[in-house]
Amino acid sequence: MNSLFSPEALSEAGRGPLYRRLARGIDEQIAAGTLRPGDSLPSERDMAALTGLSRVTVRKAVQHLVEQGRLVQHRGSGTFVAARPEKLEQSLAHLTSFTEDMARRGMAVQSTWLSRAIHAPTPDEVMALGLGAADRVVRLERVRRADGVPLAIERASLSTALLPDPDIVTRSLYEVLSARGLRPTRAVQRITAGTLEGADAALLEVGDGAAALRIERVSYLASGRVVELTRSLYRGDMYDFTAELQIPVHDAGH
Ligand code: 16G
Repeated sequence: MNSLFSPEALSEAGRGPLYRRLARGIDEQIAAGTLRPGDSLPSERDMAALTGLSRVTVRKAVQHLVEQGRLVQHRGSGTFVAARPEKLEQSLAHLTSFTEDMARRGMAVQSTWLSRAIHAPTPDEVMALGLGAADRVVRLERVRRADGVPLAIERASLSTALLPDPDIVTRSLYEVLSARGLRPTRAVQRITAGTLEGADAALLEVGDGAAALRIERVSYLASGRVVELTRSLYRGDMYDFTAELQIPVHDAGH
């Protein structure tokens, strides 16, 4: 492991401030499996001696990786590679609700309401939900947890024509929609990479700059009418979206 902390390894770790290079070098070793969960790192003093960097720089690199959840520090016993959280796999082929997804895994769902109210729609909501100028939207904003771990922040918007009273949604939105005969049957989902900053990072209990998946779901009734526009931020370290791919039918016989 010592070669990882050599001055040569550091100069191979690219550009940028020295602490970032050291942090990147350590992170790459974790990703490559050279450093494994539970492995201990040399002391700050030893890392400084091995790399030729100051202890302040080493400390900054370690702190950065602790904030990113890559390393953990135990007072008195040192610095260790953090356990890799088990990612939750979610199929992209099925239109399911958060509550159903977690129930299928035997996990208990909790939601913390951030807000639940009626608003004048934004231009985005007007477009996505096909609203008129006088229409109103219900906005439901929640932190979604499974077994106590915060996984996502969800911000859903629905026309008041479909959901007149936001307060009837207490646990599952899809359960309420099903009961009203408005369960979506189709959805289009867009997933992009992002980071969590500030208040969003704090709500999901991760450090600033942690990886996130930004998901926008527009769901439709069988009639083609739009039901929801939901924008979510999922923790990148907890979610793994999978899609099954098949070759087009006309190619299958060849
Ligand atoms: C899922 C959906 C979200 C939907 C919610 C309803 C994604 C990315 N999003 O989280 O669009 O509003 O389920 O869940 O999958 P609920 O019925 O538990 O409230």
